[in-house]
Amino acid sequence: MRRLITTSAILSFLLLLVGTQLIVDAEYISAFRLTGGAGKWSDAIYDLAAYARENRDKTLLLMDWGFSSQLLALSDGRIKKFEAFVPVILAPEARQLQVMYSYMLSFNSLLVFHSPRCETFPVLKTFQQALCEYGLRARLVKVFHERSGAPAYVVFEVVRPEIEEHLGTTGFFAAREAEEWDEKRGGGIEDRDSASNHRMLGWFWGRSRSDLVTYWFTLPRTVPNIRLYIRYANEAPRERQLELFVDGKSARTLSLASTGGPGNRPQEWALANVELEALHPGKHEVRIQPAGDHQVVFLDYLYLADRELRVEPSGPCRCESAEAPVDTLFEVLGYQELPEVRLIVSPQVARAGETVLTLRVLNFDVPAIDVLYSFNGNLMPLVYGWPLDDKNSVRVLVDSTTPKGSYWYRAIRDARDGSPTAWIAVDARVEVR
Ligand SMILES: [Ca+2]
Repeated sequence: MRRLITTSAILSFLLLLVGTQLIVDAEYISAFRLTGGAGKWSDAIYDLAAYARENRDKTLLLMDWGFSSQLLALSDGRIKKFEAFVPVILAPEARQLQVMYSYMLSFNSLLVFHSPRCETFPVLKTFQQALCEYGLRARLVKVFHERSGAPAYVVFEVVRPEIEEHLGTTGFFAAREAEEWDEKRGGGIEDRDSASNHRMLGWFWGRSRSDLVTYWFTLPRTVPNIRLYIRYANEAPRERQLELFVDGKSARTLSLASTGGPGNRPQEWALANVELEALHPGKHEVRIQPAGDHQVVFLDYLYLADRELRVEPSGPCRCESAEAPVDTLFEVLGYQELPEVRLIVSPQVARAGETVLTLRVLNFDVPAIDVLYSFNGNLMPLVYGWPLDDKNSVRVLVDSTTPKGSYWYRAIRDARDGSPTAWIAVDARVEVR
């Protein structure tokens, strides 16, 4: 009897728990229906999934937690994706930039971030620092918004200047990560900080003559004078021999000299290259096999190019040219042209420590504005929520600590509207002396 009571008590408790959860879920779902969700959980994920399905040739490097399984479910598991933020955040702080850099070098990849306010494991700043440290540029490919207009996901592509330049002069270039093979026998994937995409084909690949790995390349046109490049590491003191087959025909034997290490450091890698016969438009198979037993090597990536083209990690450059702040990128996606909306600044020349500036907004009746401005030609962090008085004005003290130079107010928006498309172009300048 006692047992029965206990059992029914537990059952009631469980029912209560489940019931409460159902009510909470129903509330969530109803909120989701009305607003499409916000922050980490919004219906922007559907647009991102559709985009991923349209770009199946790319690997999505996911730079935050919380959208991998939804993407998988919404794409029937047919997209290529990898939660790249995990190795970044698990790396010791001193190595995080290098790990991020390895993903920035990934071929055929797009980096997908949460917008800053949705980040669970913030790595956007690391990305921005790595761009600066390694002198690379990121191209903003796409932003996905919540229904409110606030950005939810943003997709970047990292620009490799040497490849851009090659393609810009009608050159041919097609690359594959060695660890993203079409067919493989022997070995496996290993992580490496100094490998592109943070990974490589390793685990004793090449130990047996029966090992092989194949990659398909698609050529849009006939490419004469084509060369195949392979980035590899060979820790043995002697050279290793690999056989190369193109479309099933033996093309060359590759002799890979020792690199003095297994690719733990950038200097333990080398770029081998061989000339191939002209290739015609269409799909071509490149197959690599060890020329005999005991030819262990590590393969990072390979590419075809029609002229001499060295594509290698450049390492840190500590250049001065920093990227535009990523935060601003997220929140400014173009300006509306509304000529009647104006921002008037007076006086136009201010003296540090002496002047009170008046910024007056015309034909834009809002309680507060966000302001986008540049200082000496550089875009500055956004100013949020400048309250306007009954004359639609805001007064700003130019004190002695105000940096001297040219201030250019370029856009304003209603501070209540966080949308990245709500900016209105204005043109007001002031010189602080
Ligand atoms: Ca690789």
